[in-house]
Amino acid sequence: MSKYRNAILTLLTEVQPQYISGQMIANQLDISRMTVKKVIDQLKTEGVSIDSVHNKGHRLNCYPAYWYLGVLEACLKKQQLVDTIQAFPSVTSTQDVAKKALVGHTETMLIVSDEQTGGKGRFKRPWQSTKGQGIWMTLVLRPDIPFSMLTTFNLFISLAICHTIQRYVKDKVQIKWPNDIYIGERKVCGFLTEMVANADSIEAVICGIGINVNQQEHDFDEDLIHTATSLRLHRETPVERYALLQDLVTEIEQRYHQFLSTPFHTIKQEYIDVSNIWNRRLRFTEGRKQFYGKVIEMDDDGFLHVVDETGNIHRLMSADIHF
Ligand code: BQX
Repeated sequence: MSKYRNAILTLLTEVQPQYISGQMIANQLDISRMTVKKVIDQLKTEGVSIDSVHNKGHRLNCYPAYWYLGVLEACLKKQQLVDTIQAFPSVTSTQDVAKKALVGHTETMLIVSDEQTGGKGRFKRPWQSTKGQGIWMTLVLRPDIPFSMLTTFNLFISLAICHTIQRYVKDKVQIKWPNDIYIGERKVCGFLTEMVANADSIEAVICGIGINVNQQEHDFDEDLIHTATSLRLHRETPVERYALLQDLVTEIEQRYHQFLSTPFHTIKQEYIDVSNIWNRRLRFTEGRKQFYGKVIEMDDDGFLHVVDETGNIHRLMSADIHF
């Protein structure tokens, strides 16, 4: 595999829908036209749609069906949220990859994979991550914040995810506090925030996001058919994953700056307005115990106040909620 693959893909992505000549690519990368041709032929055999026209050069016709680092780097050139990107065809979990990759480093990272074979949600629940049909990603950020701010980080990020998804569908997209995004009564996305910390500070925040993008009904496992949905199921056409990822990272970057500079209460009303937990009887599970309750309010720390059926008030930082 040529070490110029990524660089050539980046150039093709940057100039598309224009053509770039083999000579131009060769000059820019200080390599031979022969090398350029070899790499482009290899990419074509892999299924990347490149048009090569005599006297004109090469053109990326459309974004590839799978993640390519060179294309991602071109798409994410403008953002400053992450320093480095890693892309994989398949991993057990992008969270696991991130946790290994961050050790001994201080930069911020984005890890994406076309597939996860051991994707995990909260409480170690399996997260179905079919090949090429979703965004399965982890962000490694390095905020200088106290542990207590991790919960509100998650709330700021959820607004970014919710608004990004809403750009792609007409049906209302809502946050199910604290870790999921719904369209109607079905889960379209799950996200979770973990951390690596030493005695007195956070070394890294590890934010995993899974979005069901282009799945059709038959792509979901039996047990998810009635509870999961994808963007595709609420649209006429498939979603370009590269474009979605670019929008998402841009939106998260903005929210991240807002998170670092303003307290949660400034976005509280906005958060409340896009949440789907209001005015309904909810079932809460805490280990083996469970209770039914209604949400009365969300406080300025992002905690939920719930009144159960015996009139007891619970102040929750997180919860496992069933509709
Ligand atoms: C996944 C966090 C919850 C959900 C419901 C489903 C990794 C990163 C993260 C990238 C990301 C975080 C999820 C289980 C059933 C599905 C299974 C809809 C799917 N890497 N994890 N949120 N929420 N449990 N279910 N797969 N429902 N769509 N694809 O390993 O865990 O507690 O309600 S992905 S939850």
